[in-house]
Amino acid sequence: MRELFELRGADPQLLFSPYCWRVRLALLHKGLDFQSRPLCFTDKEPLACSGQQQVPVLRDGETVVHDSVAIFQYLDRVYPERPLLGEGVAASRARLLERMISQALRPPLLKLLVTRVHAVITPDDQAYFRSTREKALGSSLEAFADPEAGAVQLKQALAPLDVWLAEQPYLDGDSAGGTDYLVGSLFFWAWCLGIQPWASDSSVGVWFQRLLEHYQAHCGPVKRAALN
Ligand SMILES: N[C@@H](CCC(=O)N[C@@H](CS)C(=O)NCC(=O)O)C(=O)O
Repeated sequence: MRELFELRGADPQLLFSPYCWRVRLALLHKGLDFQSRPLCFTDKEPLACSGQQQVPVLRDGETVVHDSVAIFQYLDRVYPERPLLGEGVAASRARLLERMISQALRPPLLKLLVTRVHAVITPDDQAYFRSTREKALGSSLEAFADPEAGAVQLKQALAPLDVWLAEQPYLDGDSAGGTDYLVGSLFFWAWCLGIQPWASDSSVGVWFQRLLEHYQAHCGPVKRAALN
């Protein structure tokens, strides 16, 4: 039995965590079935088997793996068909990419999304999210949120991807691979929280639509938050 512990909103079908989206997309890429175990931020008990407190966690038979990039590496090792990252220096490249995503794409998206995350989670999770994130951000969620600045910064951050995707359909070439999922997961984050802060007709917009349609063709409609 294969289980994916992932983050949910107050609506158990609203799955918005970018790191969990990576693993959903990776499992689909490998053609591997799984049982979803959607958890609230404050449901920590089921994660004890992983020895830490964050999702995604993949339990594959007796093996438990946490951290999206580590899960990609695990999947490539155990299910080598259709590699996500490949071999050799691929894992360290993925870590570098993850650093760049964390510094270039995540901050503007967080400015756009932080109050949306707060709006879609349970009351207990809201209290937890507010206290942990306000401590980490050094300000209130409301003071940190800045959709206008986030949209401008995101546009700048997406410019190199837009150029790259004008040349080829996927970040990894002619078909989608690990890079597409590592980056595309952040687009799913925004999408599920009800916004699309990129132009539909940009190369990036067309690429995301391709990833979304591929996912939906196999797994059904992606639940989106109904927020203004
Ligand atoms: N480096 C981790 C990051 C995972 C992560 O930050 N997960 C968040 C949800 S998006 C989490 O579980 N947070 C739990 C908490 O804040 O208590 C990965 O790539 O999987």
